[in-house]
Amino acid sequence: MTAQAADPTVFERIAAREIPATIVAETERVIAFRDIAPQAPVHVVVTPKQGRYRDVVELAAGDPGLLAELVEVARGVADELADGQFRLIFNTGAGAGQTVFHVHAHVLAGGLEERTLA
Ligand code: D5M
Repeated sequence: MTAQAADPTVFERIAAREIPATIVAETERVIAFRDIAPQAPVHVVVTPKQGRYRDVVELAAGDPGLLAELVEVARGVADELADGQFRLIFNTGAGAGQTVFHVHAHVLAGGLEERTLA
């Protein structure tokens, strides 16, 4: 199931400049901005600008090139804002904590030394 016919999500509205955000990187198809509720010193959301894929599983199946572009933007953000080492998280499904059903990655960096996988 895709979100194509649904109302735009908050992330699509950020990409359309309808909602303010602190944008830290952008390409033709991908945008990165600071998470409103940061879980680490660097916490950036990286997401496609256009709405179609709900989660990373749908994106990987439907447009692997866009997924690769998203990862590349995440790497650039981590290079610029941290030391190039980062955690990349795709919450997939409500039961896993996904609240915005427009595929996005969380880039987390800094202050993670004491944390384990979860
Ligand atoms: O991640 C959804 C994330 O989106 C969550 O960490 C908060 C963030 N969020 C929600 N609204 C905004 C706005 N307006 N600006 C920036 N960040 C926002 P999920 O993986 O779906 O739980």
